[in-house]
Amino acid sequence: MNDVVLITGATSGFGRAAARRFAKEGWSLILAGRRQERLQELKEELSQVVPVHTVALDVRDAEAVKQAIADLPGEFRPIKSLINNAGLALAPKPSQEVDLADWHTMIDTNVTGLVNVTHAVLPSLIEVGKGASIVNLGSVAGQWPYPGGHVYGATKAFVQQFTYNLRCDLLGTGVRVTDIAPGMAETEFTLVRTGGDQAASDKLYSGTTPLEPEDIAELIYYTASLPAHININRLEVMPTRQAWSAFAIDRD
Ligand code: NDP
Ligand code: 8X3
Repeated sequence: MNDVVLITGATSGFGRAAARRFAKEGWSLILAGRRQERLQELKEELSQVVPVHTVALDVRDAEAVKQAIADLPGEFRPIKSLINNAGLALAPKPSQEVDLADWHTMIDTNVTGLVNVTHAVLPSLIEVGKGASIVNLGSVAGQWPYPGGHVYGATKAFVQQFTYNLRCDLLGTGVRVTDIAPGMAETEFTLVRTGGDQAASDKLYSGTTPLEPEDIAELIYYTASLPAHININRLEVMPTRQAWSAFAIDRD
């Protein structure tokens, strides 16, 4: 029987690239995201290679998440690897100018959504035990502050600490947990963050060399396919052409 991976946020960016990467290695895929048409396109592409089950799902809806896992066809159980990738940033401006609804959307998706899926899938991962894994998509923003990062960075700090705390509780089950924390990567992330401003997205990535979705997909696959006795706790990765900057100082 094939190993089974569940990837959230499979309709774009890292999630879609990860779906292709796992398919290449013969894993059965459970692909989740809200955009049904994108899921269907990916299913048509990848079901020529491996079994694919798609679930049109908003990770913020705990009941829907629970039901989707309960309704999985037999050949897609148990789940060996959970890739908690669905997430977003919004409102790249100072906190004092942000709509409260945008903060709530980030918390509901990146924190509540991630714990909804984790809670629903944990029994399956524990059933697999040795070799099973959870790969959480954190961010450099979870460790390093920057202007306009506000709640987005805070949600990714949650992802890091939740990863570590899960490790403590899952010790002895064989289930591994990792926080992959990328820096700048060219996906639809900035388009979403800027409310659909393609020019702003293009500008951010132009004249430099951002990470590509396939780079992160490779690291996700690597993490989940390591020998069962190895757990990467956190993997922070930036483009070579990105680094930290100086502290900002307010002067008279
Ligand atoms: P994309 O915008 O390209 O992809 C985000 C994915 O998340 C989409 O498939 C989207 O699917 C899904 N998603 C968003 N909200 C929900 C929701 N409520 N329910 C279900 N799915 C949802 O961005 P990336 O691929 O770049 O981002 C993937 C992850 O990586 C995110 O957690 C992001 O924070 C993180 N990250 C990104 C970095 C970057 O620079 N790109 C760097 C560091 C971390 P749909 O809209 O169909 O629901
Ligand atoms: C997204 C990467 O550098 O915008 O998590 O925080 S960054």
